[in-house]
Amino acid sequence: MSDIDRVLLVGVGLKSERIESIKESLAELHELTETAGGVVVGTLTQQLPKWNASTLIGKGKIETLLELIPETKANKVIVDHSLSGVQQRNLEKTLEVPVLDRTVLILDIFAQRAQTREGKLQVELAQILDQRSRMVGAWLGSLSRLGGGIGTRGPGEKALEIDRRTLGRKIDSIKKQLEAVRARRARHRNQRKKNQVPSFALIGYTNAGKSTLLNQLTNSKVYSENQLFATLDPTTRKVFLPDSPMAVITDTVGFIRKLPTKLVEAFKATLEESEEADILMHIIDLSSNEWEVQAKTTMSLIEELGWSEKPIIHVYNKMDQTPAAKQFTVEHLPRAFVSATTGRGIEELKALMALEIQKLTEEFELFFPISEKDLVYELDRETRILKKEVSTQGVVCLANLTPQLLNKWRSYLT
Ligand SMILES: Nc1nc2c(ncn2[C@@H]2O[C@H](COP(=O)(O)OP(=O)(O)OP(=O)(O)O)[C@@H](O)[C@H]2O)c(=O)[nH]1
Ligand SMILES: [Mg+2]
Repeated sequence: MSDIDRVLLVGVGLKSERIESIKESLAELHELTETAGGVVVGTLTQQLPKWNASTLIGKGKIETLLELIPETKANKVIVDHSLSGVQQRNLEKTLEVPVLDRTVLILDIFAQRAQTREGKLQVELAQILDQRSRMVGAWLGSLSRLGGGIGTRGPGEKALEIDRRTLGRKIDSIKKQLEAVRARRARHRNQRKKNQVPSFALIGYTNAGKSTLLNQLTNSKVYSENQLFATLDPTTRKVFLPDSPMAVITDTVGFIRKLPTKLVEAFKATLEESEEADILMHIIDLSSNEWEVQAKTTMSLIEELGWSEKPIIHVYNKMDQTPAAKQFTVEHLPRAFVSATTGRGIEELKALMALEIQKLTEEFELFFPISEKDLVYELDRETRILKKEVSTQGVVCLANLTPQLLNKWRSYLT
């Protein structure tokens, strides 16, 4: 425990990439390292014509690292890219300190954050899948798993020491346990569906303000903090919108650039909550210099996850810290400009959310004979009644119906 991670960071990219984007990603790696409890004692960057198959980075940089390690008393190196098993082994052999990659670092943070049993299982699965992909033959002697600190934490710490076949069994067992969790969640969602509750999912880059917005919209107090990946497990809360039926909104884990898809896969149970949502809310921290890259990262993950068909509201957040002129640089529609901390723009956002719910619905005319006129109250609770005409025969209503509601009230359609 007394071991402090003294970390050297290596930013890498290809010549074809913008140097700024390599530096921005490195700055994020710096933040991630500190989030994981490490101290950054030095950074270097390299742009390569192509990746070096055996060490990822070039010979010259390895020599620089060999000098820097004793000079800075570094005891860990973290590379801002994914490393193959061979690359990791070769680097560790030469540098004689554990060498980690971005994925291991992110998973280490997840491991520290996971609260629920489901969260822990998902992290363990992701760590094992990542570990297995890096196994080189029978080589299991990675320095990264010896000692302590970053890269060694996690619910399945010990599982990482065992062999491939045992890992296979372990993976199956975790998947089975996660299946059970998913089945339970699915039952909850079906209940909500049966009750025709429209649902929103907050998605976006880590630290964009998703949890703060959830709190603002629903008067809740879920954990929000100025740190990467403050949220890991999903939370669902009720939200009341103007002239709308009650809706629910789910907050979940944030996205980050260079997140391997197979890790996204491990968080399936978590992401399913968002997958089932009727409407996505994409939260963007417009005060960040990085907002465009961050928004793009989220949009491409939305595509990768196959959610592009869903309606999306783009919520530009942290307007209290953003020059107003920046509003004119954004493209996506529909959109809202808000401050989740001050509450600015929240009423407009709620109106927009209500509008999106309306769009899910269509207008229909229904007739309730006088003997069944009390059903109008039931309908009124479930949706917006646009017009109501009472006669001696009964009540004619014009109402917005979702496909599910349409099914329920079909026999009263005129
Ligand atoms: N100034 C300002 N800060 C905000 C605003 N919204 C959120 N923040 C701050 O941004 C930080 C991150 O907020 P969170 O709500 O935890 O962000 P998140 O998107 O849930 O982040 P993760 O769960 O880590 O992915 C916190 O320090 C918030 O107080 C805002 O509108 N203005
Ligand atoms: Mg959060």
